[in-house]
Amino acid sequence: MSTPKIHLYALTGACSVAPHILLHESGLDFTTTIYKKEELIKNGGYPDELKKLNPKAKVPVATFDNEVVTENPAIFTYISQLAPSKKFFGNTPLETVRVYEWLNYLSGTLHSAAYGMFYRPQRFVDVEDGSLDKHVLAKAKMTIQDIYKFIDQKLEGKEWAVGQNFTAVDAYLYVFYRWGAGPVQLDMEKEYPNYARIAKAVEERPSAQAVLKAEGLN
Ligand SMILES: N[C@@H](CCC(=O)N[C@@H](CS)C(=O)NCC(=O)O)C(=O)O
Repeated sequence: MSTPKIHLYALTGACSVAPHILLHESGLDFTTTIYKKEELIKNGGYPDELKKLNPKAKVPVATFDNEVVTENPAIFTYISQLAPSKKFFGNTPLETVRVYEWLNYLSGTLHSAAYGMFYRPQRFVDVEDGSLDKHVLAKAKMTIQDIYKFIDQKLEGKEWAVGQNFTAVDAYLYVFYRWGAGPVQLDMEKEYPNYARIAKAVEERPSAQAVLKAEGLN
């Protein structure tokens, strides 16, 4: 497979941190457009450039030559296929299954459902009411904590989430670890030590350090 020209559209500190890390890990050439949260707030959302590429108006978006790919698990899959020696989807068929099992859970349950409630209560209740969104936020925080507890138990005794090596799952887990420690204000290290160990191991990698620097997060 010849290597396409790759461009990643990301938002500082958002879930796009994960494909950004994978691209650095892959050794592939790529360029980025990194939006800043303050710009988005000021401009009322993503610029037309992004919305034209992704009518869902979300990042990450990755272009591979003329192909526009959205949704983290799909972008991870393409990056992995372009850098097969990196084994971002595991070393065996069963490890690949485990990677997809994790990615579905993190994308569908943790990100969309729990963080959807936390960041976007208006998707669930009429926030203009002024009282309902507080309940949604409280429930979101409890749900996030339940999920983190489950994740922490699954990571007990493990160096990486799947198999013996770094995979796309670890990069994705790192995103939600940062959100737990940041916006949700949880004591991640104390409450979720297994999760903390893996997040730290990801953060120490040159790929994550490069992303933190590029996104102005360090
Ligand atoms: N299911 C999508 C979710 C993408 C997503 O929610 N991206 C967030 C940033 S973490 C976003 O751009 N949100 C903008 C908004 O909700 O207005 C994926 O996994 O790629």
